[in-house]
Amino acid sequence: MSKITSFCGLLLLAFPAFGPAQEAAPAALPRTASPDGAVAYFLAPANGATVTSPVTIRFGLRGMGVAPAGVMTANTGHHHLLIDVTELPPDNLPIPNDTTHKHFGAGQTETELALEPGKHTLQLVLGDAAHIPHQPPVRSEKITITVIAK
Ligand SMILES: [Cu+2]
Repeated sequence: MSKITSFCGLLLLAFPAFGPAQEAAPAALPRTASPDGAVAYFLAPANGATVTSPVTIRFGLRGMGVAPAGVMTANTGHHHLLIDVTELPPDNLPIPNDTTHKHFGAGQTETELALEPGKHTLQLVLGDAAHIPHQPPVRSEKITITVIAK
């Protein structure tokens, strides 16, 4: 058995671009295509803005439409807001659902976010019906805002 495994390992090393083997990997989930030029961006706040909490965050999307989670319509997705996330979640898995990765699965395009005073980063990632980033991923730039006490 170990001989077979190492033989397969050698094959993978010899042919790193061997498509079918990569597609068969257990972590691989179907990805939804995004159209050329699709962009997610922040309508508000502006990058570098100084704001008070709660912060009104408005999500922008160009070249695609917003649809609730579970809707399979082509060229649509729903927003995810990454708060103070230093490492992007994997593109081939559903986006985590926790206090720093917020899902807007009802198709919302804005939110009120309570943030502690200080610097914070925000980034949008569009997810498909199953919360998986599109192929290629549709992400905003990561913006930094400063929250000050009222
Ligand atoms: Cu989601």
